[in-house]
Amino acid sequence: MLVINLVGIALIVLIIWWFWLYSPKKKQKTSANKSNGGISVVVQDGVYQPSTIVLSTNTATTLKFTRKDPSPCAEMVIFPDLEISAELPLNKTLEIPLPKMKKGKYVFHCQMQMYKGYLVVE
Ligand SMILES: [Cu+2]
Repeated sequence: MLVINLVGIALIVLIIWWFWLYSPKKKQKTSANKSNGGISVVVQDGVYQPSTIVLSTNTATTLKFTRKDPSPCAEMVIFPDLEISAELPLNKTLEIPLPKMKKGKYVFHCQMQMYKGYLVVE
């Protein structure tokens, strides 16, 4: 019985550790969310930076895409769930307004889905 209790305590400690370890990473992702003028996303070297954007439910926001990647693959950005698609001009910033969204995970990607990012609404 004592062994089982110890295992239980160890598990609880592990879970607490898990959350302590993971919260700083979550904050890093969220930090992009805090500027009032919208969220900047850079398209460069085959990725969206940041690739995961954490948003609050029922808050409309604006994404500011700056495409630094000359690859034609990076030209389009598509939000299939939101029925939004936009052509990104090279080395310019394009603002894409996002509607208020329900809780969930929304993918966005380039035309061929090689560049991929997520909006996490919570
Ligand atoms: Cu592509």
